[in-house]
Amino acid sequence: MRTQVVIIGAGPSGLLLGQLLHNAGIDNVILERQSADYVLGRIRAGVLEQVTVDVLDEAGVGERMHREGLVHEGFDLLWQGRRHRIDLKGLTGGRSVLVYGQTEVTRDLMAARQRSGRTSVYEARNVAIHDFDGTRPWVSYEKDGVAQRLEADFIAGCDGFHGVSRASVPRSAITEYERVYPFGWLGLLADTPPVHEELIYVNSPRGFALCSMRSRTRSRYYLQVPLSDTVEGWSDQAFWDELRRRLDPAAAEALVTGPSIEKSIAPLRSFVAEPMRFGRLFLAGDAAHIVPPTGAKGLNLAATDVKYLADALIEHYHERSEAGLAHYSERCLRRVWRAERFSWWFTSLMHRFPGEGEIAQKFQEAELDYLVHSEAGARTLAENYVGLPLDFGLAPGR
Ligand code: RFL
Ligand code: PHB
Repeated sequence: MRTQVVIIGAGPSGLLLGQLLHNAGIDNVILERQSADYVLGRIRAGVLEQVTVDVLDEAGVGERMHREGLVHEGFDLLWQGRRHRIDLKGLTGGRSVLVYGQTEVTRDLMAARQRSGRTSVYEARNVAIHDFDGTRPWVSYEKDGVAQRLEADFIAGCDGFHGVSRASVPRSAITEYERVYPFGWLGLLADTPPVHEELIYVNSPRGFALCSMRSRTRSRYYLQVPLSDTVEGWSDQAFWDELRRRLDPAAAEALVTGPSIEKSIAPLRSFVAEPMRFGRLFLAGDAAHIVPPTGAKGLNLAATDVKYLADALIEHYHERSEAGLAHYSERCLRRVWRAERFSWWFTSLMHRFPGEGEIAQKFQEAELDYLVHSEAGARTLAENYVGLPLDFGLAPGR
């Protein structure tokens, strides 16, 4: 079999790339290791930047997102038992974020993929990529026990942090930067009304907490927990009790609890692989970089990588120009490092770090106090949270 672009991974990066290329008349095949149901079962991101909303609109998958997504014009920071609102809209000249779950984004993209009639192979086993440093890359895999070979012009590695694409690059050709944080996030999803109409990010001496949501009737909460904790060790009751202890009295009182639909522990990591292009292999999304979820940037970075890559491939096929492909890695990494910095900073501000003592808590509280009372401080937080524009820091025309 032959195609123009083979895409490894049917997460949001792979599906979005497939859709943008399809809309431009570029043939592509998606190979995914898991089943579609498994992919939809992973509960992850919840906050979309305007830039991401725009790319999803461009892909033609925005209709339900606009109908069901919740526009958020601010969020609360909570410490020392008191909440302070960050007015995203007021501080950024009218910008906001959209709360719409990654599961729903993925569902919309899967439906569009189905309508496109392009090939997606789920449960593709032993995917391996070959000759991407030459002119004729190809991919081997197994489907239902039968070996397959797929030839392509380009390979897009959209296969997440544990995928095969980045792992196939010779170690001498890649530089990896990594920080692993000494705690995780225990997430719980429940069909209960959210405790507040906006998100609450909590700095408490007991550890970070986050009150988020998926809809007006579905809540998503997170607790900072030691990496040694297990999901089995946290009953729903223990989760709700601990969350209440980290909230302010009014929120603790208003919290509606109920049985969990999903509970999982995610490790926190900052990671960047440079470069993001190796001959005819392009990495996008979590395959190339990971941010801790505190800044809600992971899915948004994936969407901008994919936007840059789709534009570059369209330029290659339609205009016979290699400029976009040549600049792909540099363009992405500039944006990636800005989001990495913000996510690391916000994580450092909001979590308890083992062994750092009470003075660290005092430093954090003083910084939070500064942030919410200084317009410059609050604006710095707000403009990073809503997402920097695609052309941020670029000379006009670049
Ligand atoms: P994904 O979603 O990991 O998808 C990669 C896909 O590739 C498949 N795959 C393979 N396929 C074939 N062959 C192989 N050898 C393969 N190896 C892997 C996998 O099965 C999978 O289907 O990466 P992608 O598409 O780049 O998307 C990235 C996002 O998923 C991720 O950045 C976000 O979820 C991060 N994130 C958040 N991002 C936000 O923008 N806003 C948020 O509010 C937010 N909250 C979060 C988050 C991530 C979290 N966790 C669990 C890590 C909250 C959490 C708790
Ligand atoms: C979520 O709803 O899953 C979520 C929201 C904001 C974050 C991280 C995760 O910063």
